[in-house]
Amino acid sequence: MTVQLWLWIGTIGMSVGMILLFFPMQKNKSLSEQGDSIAHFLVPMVALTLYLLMALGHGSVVLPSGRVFYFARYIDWSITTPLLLLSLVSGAVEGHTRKRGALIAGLILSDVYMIVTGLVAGWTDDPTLKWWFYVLSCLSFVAIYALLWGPFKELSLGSPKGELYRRKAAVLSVVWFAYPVVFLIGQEGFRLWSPVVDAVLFTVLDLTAKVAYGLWAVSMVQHTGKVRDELPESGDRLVRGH
Ligand code: RET
Repeated sequence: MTVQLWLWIGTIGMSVGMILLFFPMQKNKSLSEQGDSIAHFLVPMVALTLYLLMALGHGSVVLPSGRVFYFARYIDWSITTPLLLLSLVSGAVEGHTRKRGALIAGLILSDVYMIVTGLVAGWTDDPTLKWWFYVLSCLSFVAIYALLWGPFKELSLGSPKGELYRRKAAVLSVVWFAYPVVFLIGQEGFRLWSPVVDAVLFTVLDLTAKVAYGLWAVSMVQHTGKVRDELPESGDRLVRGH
């Protein structure tokens, strides 16, 4: 097994995911549900592009220590994690309050900060720089959890799709937690396992966080959408059909 094989597995997995997530976009549903399924389609599309780049031998650098660092992963994450967070909070927490806008801005900024500081920590072999930036990245990760389980959860309590938000947030919180752990133990951190193990774990994690999560989230949204549309007093506007 080689790193490159796993990069190809990632490329193929994301392509299959993209095809599977194409169909939910076609279904007849409300504006917010359409936005949600478009976001879940774009996530594997972006990832497929960067996996292909890495599989073809680009998107990485060989550091002076001889370690190969795949910066393309961070380009992928800097686009896909904001999309996943946006679909989580905007799909499930309704209403356009000013407070909600400020919270979304804070969430996305924390996320971008987490990925950028993580990129610096991963790129360097200087332990001082690495661990300071790792800690900064983890702090913003904590801020993301605090926002999701604090103010956003509170907003979700008054929303008809609140239960959906809390389920999606719970699954996302568990899956995302594995990323800093793999970083810590693998090549970017203590190097306790080989580059191939890193490639396997990141590929499996990416396929879980993007494709499996996406398919599950879209099917849940459709299910709750159906239940809501069957209710006589549905306040949701339909894009097509009505
Ligand atoms: C890094 C390293 C430094 C510490 C932390 C990290 C967190 C990364 C996360 C990535 C999530 C990626 C996903 C991609 C799928 O689309 C940057 C590894 C906290 C949470 C979900």
